[in-house]
Amino acid sequence: MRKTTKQEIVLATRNKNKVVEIRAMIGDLVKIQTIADFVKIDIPEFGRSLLENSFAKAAFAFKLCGKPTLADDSGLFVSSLDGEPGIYSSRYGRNDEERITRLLKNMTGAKNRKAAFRVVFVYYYAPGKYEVFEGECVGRIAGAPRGSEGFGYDPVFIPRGHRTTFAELGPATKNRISHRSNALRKFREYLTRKTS
Ligand code: ITT
Repeated sequence: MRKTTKQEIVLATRNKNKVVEIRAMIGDLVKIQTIADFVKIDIPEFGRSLLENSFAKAAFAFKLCGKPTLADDSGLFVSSLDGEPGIYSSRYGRNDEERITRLLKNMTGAKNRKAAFRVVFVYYYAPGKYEVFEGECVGRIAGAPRGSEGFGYDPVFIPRGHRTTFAELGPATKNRISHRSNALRKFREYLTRKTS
């Protein structure tokens, strides 16, 4: 029987929680390294969209490592805040607690609690060659943080069809329905097609 070697990819993220989720979703398909295995720097984000930021991270990492890279730029888009914090989700405060506190404060009295997590992955696999995979998870913002699993805004995000937050639901459920899993399902299909 022919033994196929796994495709190697470098994740262009410094967020360890994203790495854990991505590994759980595609670790069986690809051999994963992270940018932290190569350099100890933060990749700057100056773009005006998730796609611009994700592309910049993936292209930067490709130049640095010379291997196929996968970048994730994600954010929480809240309807009553005109899409804030959106692409600025990571810069909304100095840490997760500050970001959540600011979000809930800005939503004080808001009846419309609708929100969506969005992610854009860029897979940069050769000079000038890349593919884009997008994912979304719609839901609403809780009145107060609940739960201890996950990361980021998980304690205040209740996905549609549930009554509890991502942080209460835990990784098995989150990884089945999240924005990241929706996008990576498309990435799996693409890679499987490409290598078959
Ligand atoms: P990298 O740029 O190094 O990938 P980052 O944490 O800065 O890491 P982003 O720029 O994509 O990532 O910012 C995403 C923000 O949205 C950040 O504050 C995350 O905590 C939050 N976020 C993204 N996905 C999330 C998820 O699945 N659950 C909760 N919060 C999430």
